[in-house]
Amino acid sequence: MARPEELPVPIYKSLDPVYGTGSQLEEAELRFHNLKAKFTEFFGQAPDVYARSPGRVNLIGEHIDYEGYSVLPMAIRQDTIVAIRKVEGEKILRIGNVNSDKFSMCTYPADPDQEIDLKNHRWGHYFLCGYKGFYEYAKLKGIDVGDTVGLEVVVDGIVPTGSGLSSSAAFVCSSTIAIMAVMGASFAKKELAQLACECERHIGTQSGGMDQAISVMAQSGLAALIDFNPIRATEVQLPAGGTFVIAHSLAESQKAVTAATNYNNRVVECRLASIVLGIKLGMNPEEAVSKVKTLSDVEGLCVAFSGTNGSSDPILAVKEFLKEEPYSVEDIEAIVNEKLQSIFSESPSSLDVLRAAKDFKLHQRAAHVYSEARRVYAFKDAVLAASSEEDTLKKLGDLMNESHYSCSVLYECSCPELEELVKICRDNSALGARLTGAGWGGCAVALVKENIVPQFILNLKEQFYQSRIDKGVIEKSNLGAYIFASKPSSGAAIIKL
Ligand code: NG1
Repeated sequence: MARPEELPVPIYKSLDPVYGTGSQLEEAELRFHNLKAKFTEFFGQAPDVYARSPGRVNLIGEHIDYEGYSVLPMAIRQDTIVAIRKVEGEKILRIGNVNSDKFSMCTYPADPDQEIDLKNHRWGHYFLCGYKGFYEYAKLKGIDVGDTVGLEVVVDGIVPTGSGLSSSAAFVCSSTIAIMAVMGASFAKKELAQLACECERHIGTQSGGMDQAISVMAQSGLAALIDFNPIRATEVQLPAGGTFVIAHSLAESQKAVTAATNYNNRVVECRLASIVLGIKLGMNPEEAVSKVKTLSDVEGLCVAFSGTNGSSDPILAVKEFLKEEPYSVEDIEAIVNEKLQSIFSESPSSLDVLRAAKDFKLHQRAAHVYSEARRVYAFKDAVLAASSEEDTLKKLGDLMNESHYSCSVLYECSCPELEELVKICRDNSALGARLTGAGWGGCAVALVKENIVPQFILNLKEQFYQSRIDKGVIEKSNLGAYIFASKPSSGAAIIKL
């Protein structure tokens, strides 16, 4: 039997295989009805096809996907739906949104080779990522998709933006799949996950691949261990007695806008840490610069070093060879024997990082990545172990707490609002709580015993959100969008109604 990642994205003729029954189905029916009405209002005709892709919450494994390490997320029910129609003989992409007051219509030429104007960020750029990605992949694989055509598109996204729940990946994946479906092509899920990851990089973040992988490959009721190179999803059945509650810190994390100082900065720091480790562990500088891309590339060398000290923990090498004090540009150039500008000359977004950074914390970043990579496997092993549910949940909670500490102290991707929220979660009997996604704002995820979930949510409303409601930061009626319990949802789908 084919592995799930080898299969194509499923095509459904009704909404229930995706949205189940009850209120969730009713909500979806209303959204599809409104989406079709908006499409007809904008373009005078109904769409040819719809594609949807969900957001995700990462349970553990933060900032390690781009270093080649496995992560353990699950899809959430909030998704992005893209309605699309092919317009022969026209060479324009028209991208509208059901929320047209906030997201005005974006138009672009129907040219897959166009550059995305990163200096002028527009919401439609994410669709363009999927558009470019589709054509780049088709070209790479020698698939004939015919002449470029015009596309009419309307988007309905309910994954909260800037929240660490991958609204961007939900948008890019649903766009790519909608384009694929309307152009009559069919790629396997793992190909789509890979291509959606690569094409989201057109937006300027050096994204790792977790979000697109889980959004495309998720299965209802299951979290997944996602491996990279090659992409692979292994289902993980979470213990029944625990529920993951997602809570927004209300600090918006604008990943694309802050990339040079936050997300991409960490990607560059990890690359530098891995090159320096490679050199200290015996590679010649030229070889290290050309061959070493990620910390996983030098893990073997680190482990071999640790082995001489009776350990298999790569962090021993980090402690030995990377100083705790920040490295200046000159410090690193003296070790690598090359200008940093030249190492990163082919990556404009990394050059932006170099322009913005004063120094680099190589020890801390490497220590986070290696320890977090191990926690992912410990989490999966705890789920599989034959312990009592009580013990399993406790172990998972402890690992989440350790992960948060590492993100906050070593990787410095938390913020005061997330710290406050995580503390309130733990004070209210969460077994574990941590920031989720890129951080610097966005959401926390807490593991809570099933039977206390309603009280837990109520307490958080009082202790975290009420003061923000009083100050007018959010409206009470919207609270359900900021704090909710989530079961693992299903992945991407094509819908032909
Ligand atoms: P968010 O910001 O939650 O979508 C980002 C990256 C992931 C991963 C996490 C940190 C994108 C699209 N996603 O997630 O690949 O690196 O940060 O673990 O950039």
